[in-house]
Amino acid sequence: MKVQDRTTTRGRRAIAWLASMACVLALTPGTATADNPIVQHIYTADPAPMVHDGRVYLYTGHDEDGSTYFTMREWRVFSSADMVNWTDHGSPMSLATFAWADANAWAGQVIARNGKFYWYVPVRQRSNGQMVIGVAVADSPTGPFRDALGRPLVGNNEIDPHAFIDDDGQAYLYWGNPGLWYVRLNPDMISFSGSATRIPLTTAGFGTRTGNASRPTLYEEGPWVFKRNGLYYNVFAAECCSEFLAYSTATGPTGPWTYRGTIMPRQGASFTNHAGVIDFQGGSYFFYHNGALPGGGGYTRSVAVEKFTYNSNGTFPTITMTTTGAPQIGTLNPYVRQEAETIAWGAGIETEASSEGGMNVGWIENGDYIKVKGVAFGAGATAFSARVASATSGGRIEVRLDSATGPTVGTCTVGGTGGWQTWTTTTCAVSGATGTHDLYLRFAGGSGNLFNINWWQFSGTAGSANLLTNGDVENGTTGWGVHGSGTLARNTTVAHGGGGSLSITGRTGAWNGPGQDVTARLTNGKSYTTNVWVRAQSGTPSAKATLSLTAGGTTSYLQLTPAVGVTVNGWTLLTGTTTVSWSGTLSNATFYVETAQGTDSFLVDDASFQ
Ligand code: FUB
Repeated sequence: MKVQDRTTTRGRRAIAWLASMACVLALTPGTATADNPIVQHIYTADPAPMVHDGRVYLYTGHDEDGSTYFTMREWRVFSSADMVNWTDHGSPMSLATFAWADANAWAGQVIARNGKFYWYVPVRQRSNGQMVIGVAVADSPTGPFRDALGRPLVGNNEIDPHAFIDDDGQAYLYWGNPGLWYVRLNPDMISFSGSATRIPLTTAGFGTRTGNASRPTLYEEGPWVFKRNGLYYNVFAAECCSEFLAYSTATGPTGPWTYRGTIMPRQGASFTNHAGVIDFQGGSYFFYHNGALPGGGGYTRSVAVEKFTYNSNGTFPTITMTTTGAPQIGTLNPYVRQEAETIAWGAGIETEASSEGGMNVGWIENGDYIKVKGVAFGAGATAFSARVASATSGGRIEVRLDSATGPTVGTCTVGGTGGWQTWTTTTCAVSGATGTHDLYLRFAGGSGNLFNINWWQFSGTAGSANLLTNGDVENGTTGWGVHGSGTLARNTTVAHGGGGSLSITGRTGAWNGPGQDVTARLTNGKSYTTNVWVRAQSGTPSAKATLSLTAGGTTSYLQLTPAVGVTVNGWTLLTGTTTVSWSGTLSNATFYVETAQGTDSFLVDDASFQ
């Protein structure tokens, strides 16, 4: 546990506060919707996103405050299920992880294989001062990561590793500046076959740089290699300095490469840029970094993201940096425990390791706040609880909607608890929180640090919030039944959240699935939002949530979410908002999850219908 030194953080706090103000001022007055950069409480650089189990894990470097060089000592991890609210998982890997390294925790990347997570990073080798590539391994995407080899994996004084596993199972590690290299990784991901091979940097492959005879092509550093629709892409930082982001394509993983042009032109107050590209929940996302936070620049960078669509011929569109970032996927459920460090925008706060596990938000002073985007209160919240600690005399949490000065729907008092990691739960009444809003937890009190917050959760009037009983499946199969035929069971091996999920096997029709009778809880003419996570146990079925309504002797079927393809590899969110209405007397309403075709078994978790 980190011991809080509450005298050394004001500079960084000022940066975060100024950042929030700068972005607010840059937007139309009253529309404080900035969500880029993704993290405001520290400087982050060199994004490496990875999709795993229905979440995006974002691995970054950490530029130290006030740096005048790439002064980087640790890496950081954040994750999100909705692309706007990001959970800070702290730093599960630093230079200390590699006993043989002494500096330069630069641009790395994480890839999953065989239930493990491999993080490839460039670091400076203490013995010879050369940049080499180390590899660490973990059992979880958030670590802890340990040095897999006790020595570098490969090294030639070049940087920026990126691993890619082809469809045939062959893995490759690419890296390089000024060259571009690859090795074929063995299935263990921590050794390789053959020797490092130099990829020819031809102008046909990587574009033409003028005025630099020793570097005739645009390729500079930061290769990000992936395959899409049979085509191999290599996105890289081009033509230092300043850099822009460009790409080449090839018909195979080792080339020959053909230069395809610019993706993100030079912009953003940092002379480097660095790309990470993923597909997630049916959308494509482009991560990069810039110097957008106050105090930001070439050595104090921040990671941001844009959603984009490939052109119909597979080429990239031009992508421009924005302060709005990607749109939210679905909504956030306030009726389950949410970590305080799950943040769309934080003003004045910082995070640290919590004695209760994970991270907590700290260094809170009067006027600081946390914005959590797109919170679905449904029919109404009645209370707010927060896990808090204070070595001073505490303060207040103002629960506000839509902006930091928006309507206050509740105020919780926090008293002194005797320590910054001495936790208690405070609860206060809430009134007027209905529908979907951005939630602002604004902190108020006297001077100095007020309190820490570890997590929060709302509760609602029985039946007026989530209409589903045991939607998070933490209470066995309670509340759930089978719509049609099949066998319901709780799966404690694979869960989207918590300790278990709901398994349906033995289905005999596509319309069969786990369901709940919600007849007594429905309001005629009301709009309901559905969020439910689904994972296939076999096949690649398209899953959807449906409401069957029997009223006046007639049964109709309302599609609550579009059908979305799900796989056995991870969790997929089904989400949608639908107005529910009927004529005559409602005799039955059943919420259920089904598939468009087939009888594949699947899992359901964290379901809400509110
Ligand atoms: O963060 C240090 C270096 O800056 C990275 O390794 C490069 O890709 C550039 O972003």
